[in-house]
Amino acid sequence: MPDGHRSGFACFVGRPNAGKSTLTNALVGTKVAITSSKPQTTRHAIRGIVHRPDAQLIIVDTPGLHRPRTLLGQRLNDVVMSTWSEVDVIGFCLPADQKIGPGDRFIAQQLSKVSKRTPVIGVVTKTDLVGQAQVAEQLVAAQELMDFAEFIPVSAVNGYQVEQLSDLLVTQLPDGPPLYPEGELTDEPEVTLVAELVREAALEGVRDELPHSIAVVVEEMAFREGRDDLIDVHAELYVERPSQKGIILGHKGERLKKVGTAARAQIEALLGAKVYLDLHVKVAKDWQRDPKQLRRLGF
Ligand SMILES: Nc1nc2c(ncn2[C@@H]2O[C@H](COP(=O)(O)OP(=O)(O)OP(=O)(O)O)[C@@H](O)[C@H]2O)c(=O)[nH]1
Ligand SMILES: [Mg+2]
Repeated sequence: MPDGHRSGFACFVGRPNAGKSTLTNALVGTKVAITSSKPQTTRHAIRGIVHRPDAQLIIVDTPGLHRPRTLLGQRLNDVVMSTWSEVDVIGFCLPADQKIGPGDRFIAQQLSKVSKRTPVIGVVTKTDLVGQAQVAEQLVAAQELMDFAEFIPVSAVNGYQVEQLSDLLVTQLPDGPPLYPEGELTDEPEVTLVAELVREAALEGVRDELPHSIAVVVEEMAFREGRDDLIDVHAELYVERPSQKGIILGHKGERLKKVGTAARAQIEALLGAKVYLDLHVKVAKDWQRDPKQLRRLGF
């Protein structure tokens, strides 16, 4: 281990849609977490690993903290708060294009319970969407929110200050050797990544309650017999009601076909092989509120 090498954990918190997953991907330099314009896209704590000559920084991307309306929502909030005790530094993401509101104050209040022990950095995200003056205003407004150790404005889309954020997080890590092997970018199992890519494709173009109702499980994933260049993936896409199934399928199944094509391209890029994606839609009635079904779906 080189002298002064650091290693440890950081996590991003913030309202749904604040840009946590996009920022995680920008720091890691590859897509480890799916992103979308729908709130509550992230549903578990995802580790992305940043390898630097001077440090290994493990970023834990968490679901957006929100007022829960379902058992799933409660579970997601639990995931977020239990992560706080396991990290060396926390980045509180505040989108530059949105006024700080009750949702942010709720998070600040929760964070104040840990901020004595764990430094919290105020991260103003999505700076590319607004002018400099509005970024400055948001930084001032953030200062009222809680006692931050540092502040930094960033944009994951144009890369503004992403390196600087990495530096800031690393200064808060303890000395230590790398915790993950060189080149490993996430500890997510491949089947999970594949299921997430299907869900990301399915979120495109759906509205209202439907994004929340979608869950994806990969039932089988294996090389086709006698082939080392073709992987068969069998996935089930769950919704909560028969009417939702109709929307996902679309007229004559056209919509589902598009979702499958989009997902397949992403999965092929991830696995580096041709993929045959067998995708089915099933109804799991009100799964978001049902402990038994939540367990089966991995929550
Ligand atoms: N213009 C711009 N858009 C961004 C930026 N970061 C994220 N977005 C967009 O904001 C939306 C939400 O991004 P996510 O990264 O999924 O947000 P999140 O905080 O992980 O959301 P949840 O997982 O639902 O809590 C997506 O449509 C992103 O493309 C940014 O730096 N600039
Ligand atoms: Mg996310």
